[in-house]
Amino acid sequence: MVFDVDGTLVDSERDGHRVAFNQAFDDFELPYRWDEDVYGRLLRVTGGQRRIDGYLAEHGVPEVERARLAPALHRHKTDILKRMVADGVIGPRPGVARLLAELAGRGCRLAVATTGSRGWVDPLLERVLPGVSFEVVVTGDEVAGRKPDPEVFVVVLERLGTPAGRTVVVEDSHEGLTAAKAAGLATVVVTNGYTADHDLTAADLVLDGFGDPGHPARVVTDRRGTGCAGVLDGDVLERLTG
Ligand code: XBP
Ligand code: MG
Repeated sequence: MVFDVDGTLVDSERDGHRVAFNQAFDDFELPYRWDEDVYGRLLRVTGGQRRIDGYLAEHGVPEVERARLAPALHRHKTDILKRMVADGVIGPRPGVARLLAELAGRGCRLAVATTGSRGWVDPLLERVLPGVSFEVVVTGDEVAGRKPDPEVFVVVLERLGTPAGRTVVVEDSHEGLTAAKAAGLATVVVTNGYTADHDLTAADLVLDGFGDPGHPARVVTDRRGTGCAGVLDGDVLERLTG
């Protein structure tokens, strides 16, 4: 089972990354600030450095200046986010720890495919999901193409040595869904505040949360007829393999 990080395992964008980007702008004495709505629009560009570069371009910053500023801002933002992770600002989404514990108990092989930077991804997985062993973790630092490019999922499959048909992905966004589908993977989308309005028609199953026994999430679409009753568990995921 392959999991996305931002927006999936953790609801990290609005109160994590966005806050870190704004702190970086402030520390660089730049006038830019991303409020929740602006950030929702900018999130359609995956990869923090690309997101900064695109925004600076929109604001007329010359390419030469952007080539210097975007990497420097992104490095600083990553350091800020690492501190936020260490301070426990970012936690797992409800139902994630239950699902991962169940899958590990079943002997399922777990992997991560994220656009995010290794610098904060590894400490976040250790801090937020202690004891969960992800056999393969591929980050944006290891691939040239960012979601919706399928490269990160292709690399995960290569490293796991498993066929796409036997693997299911859990994502949160249209960009992640598109990348997983392009890699030939069955995909469950668990939406969040930023992705509930995304085009998710290609998804095999869409929920608005992971759910827990007694607290089911809403099943938005169930294209493959898994019969999911609002709790994403090993049985539901198993029905999507093969
Ligand atoms: C979503 C992304 C990431 C983060 C920012 O990643 O697009 O780039 O928003 O992280 P995911 P970086 O694939 O996990 O949903 O600044 O490290 O890029
Ligand atoms: Mg995501």
